[in-house]
Amino acid sequence: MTPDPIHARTLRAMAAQAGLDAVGWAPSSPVPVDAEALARRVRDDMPPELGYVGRRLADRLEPSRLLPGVRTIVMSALAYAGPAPGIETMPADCGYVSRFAWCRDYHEEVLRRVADLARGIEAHWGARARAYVDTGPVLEKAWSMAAGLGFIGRNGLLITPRFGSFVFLGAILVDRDVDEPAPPAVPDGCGTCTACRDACPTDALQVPGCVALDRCLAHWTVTARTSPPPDLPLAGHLYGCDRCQDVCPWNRRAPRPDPPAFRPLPGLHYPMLQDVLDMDEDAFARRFGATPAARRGRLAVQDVAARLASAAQTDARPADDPSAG
Ligand code: B12
Ligand code: SF4
Ligand code: SF4
Repeated sequence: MTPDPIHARTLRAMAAQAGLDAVGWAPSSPVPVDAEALARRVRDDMPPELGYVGRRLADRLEPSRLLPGVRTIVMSALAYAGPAPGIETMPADCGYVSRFAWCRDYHEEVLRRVADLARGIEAHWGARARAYVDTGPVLEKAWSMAAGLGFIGRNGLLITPRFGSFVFLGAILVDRDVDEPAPPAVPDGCGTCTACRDACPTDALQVPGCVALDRCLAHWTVTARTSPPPDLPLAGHLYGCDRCQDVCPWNRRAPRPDPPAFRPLPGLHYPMLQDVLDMDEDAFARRFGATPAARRGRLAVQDVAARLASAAQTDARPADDPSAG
């Protein structure tokens, strides 16, 4: 006997109940990426720190390796932006910690909601469901696009029509069909806009949708295990980068729901560089301990802070200062 399919209307209601802002789904096959292009990207463009993407490429391209019998990928989005300004109003003696990181580590909060929905699916339909929020080899952006949540913009991020790109994505693999086809695809919304490319401080967005990782500040300040190259402009970024999102018209006109869980923790919106440089382990743990920057560690954050402080001093020197070059 074929098991009952998931009822789309009930699924939407359950997602809202779990505190998720948008939900969609797609059949788990075919995988909505060009496998050869992805393999090339992973082989040629991924820095060693992101080698894990390539190591589990087969799992990314075949969700049944994660959940045997999988039929559907349910994708959800949770909007996280509030009204706090981005880097554009930051004083020169501070470093920018990006929106995803100035609060408690988002994985816990988002996974709690996505796992709630997964448990609901299991309980309601007797299905098997596995939840991921950046916690497994799932191509979250590509699946979100296939599930009708949004389009992938020139900045390489998933942009939802309602909340823009400041959304965290979560995936649930389920061994059931849904009784409605996948929601319609959202058409490309970039058109002739190039705002993100023009605003990127390091020219990392020359190829639409494909970030040059060897130039991206999010890589160099979040995942890299070595210091950023000396000739790469850090442009005030201490941890993460939101430039290509802050300038995006989809974000500029999106509502800012401002969930309390994602508001800046004390001292994390524009931290003073000297404060960061003066921190010992205890002080670092007090300020950054609950955030994703804790994984990076004090010395790596201070390494970037030192670069920023020295650039800020150079920039602050008057033009007629004989030591200015
Ligand atoms: C590794 C990783 C990074 C790496 C590399 C990013 C990358 N582009 O690969 C680094 C450290 C640089 C990074 C940075 C950031 N990340 Co990140 N990251 C991931 C992670 C773990 C894997 C991404 C991945 O699979 N890369 C593999 C490569 C091959 O993918 P790709 O080059 O993007 O190729 C894709 C495109 O080709 C796309 N694609 C498919 N079809 C089509 C069609 C069209 C038309 C186009 C244009 C593209 C396209 O699909 C491919 C595969 O996904 C995901 C979580 C996850 N499991 O998916 C989060 C994730 C992508 N990151 C996220 C975030 C929030 C960020 C930052 C904003 C954090 C910050 N503020 O600093 C920045 C954004 C930088 C940017 N402009 O992309 C969110 C993005 C949410 C969203 N709205 O899209 C995710 C989804 C985490 C989450 N669960 O919410 N990240
Ligand atoms: S995150 Fe920053 S450095 Fe990376 S592509 Fe976007 S604007 Fe450029
Ligand atoms: S800034 Fe413009 S080009 Fe870039 S992602 Fe947004 S709409 Fe697309």
